[in-house]
Amino acid sequence: MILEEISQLLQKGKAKDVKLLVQEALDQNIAPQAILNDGLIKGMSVIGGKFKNNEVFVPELLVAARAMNFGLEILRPALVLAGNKSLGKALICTVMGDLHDIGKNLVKMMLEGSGIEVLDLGVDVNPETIINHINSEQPDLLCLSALLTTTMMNQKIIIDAITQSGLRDKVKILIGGAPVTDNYAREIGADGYAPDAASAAEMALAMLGAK
Ligand code: B1M
Repeated sequence: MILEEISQLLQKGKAKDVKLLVQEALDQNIAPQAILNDGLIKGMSVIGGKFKNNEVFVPELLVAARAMNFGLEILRPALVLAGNKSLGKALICTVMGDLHDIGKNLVKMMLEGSGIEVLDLGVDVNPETIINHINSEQPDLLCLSALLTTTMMNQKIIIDAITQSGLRDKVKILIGGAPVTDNYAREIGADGYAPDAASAAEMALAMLGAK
């Protein structure tokens, strides 16, 4: 079936084929959420398991991640509702030292799909850049993603830097990423935590008081 094919092609890093098949799945009226979960995310979790068991290495992960992002770009319009009036403005990034962007990109899409305007600062983002953007963009919400146990502590460093610069009460902070927990979010003074992209959008709306 086409979703299994998408998963297989993603694992092989066939970015252009993934793109074509995601479009074909959409043309067949397969639900975008099913294409995401049973095609793209499924393929990425298989390759992640193989990486953990030393069956594949960083280059294979990189090409799979590229294929995932190609597929996500095609899915984006279907996942994001067009023409919504903005319910608030968010900054999003992956924290310094961390290059993982797939989860962040998904969270960004779900926020946009909920009617939140999102400015994406990219990956490996340091506290100074974030503080500059809080000053210049005046966002309602800051979203910090971290995928490594060694970089989740940078979420705390960023929150502390925002507090020290006197901006903490200007912005709500939502954190997430595979190693992050609700307890950790409370411990480091974030306003919210979400385990996945769909709950991140729900939490963001609740934090913006729009729900
Ligand atoms: Co990396 N990597 N990686 N990697 N990589 C992991 C995270 C790892 C768990 C693999 C493993 O060992 N099993 C492991 C971390 C171990 C740990 O810290 N405990 C790991 C490692 C060790 C590394 C390197 C150190 C490897 C090396 O060089 N030896 C290195 C670090 C580089 C760096 O960042 N400085 C590295 C590099 C890479 C690549 C660059 C090759 C590539 C990333 C490419 C890219 O992102 N463009 C990569 C990948 C692809 C992975 C895995 C396989 C997949 C991550 C992913 O995209 N998942 C991953 C293993 C795995 O997860 N199975 C792994 C799919 C994505 C949809 O899920 O990102 O979890 P995720 O996002 C979810 C939730 O976490 C949540 O919502 C998302 C969707 O529902 N979420 C949020 C995420 N952010 C959120 C923010 C929120 C709320 C929810 O609010 C703001």
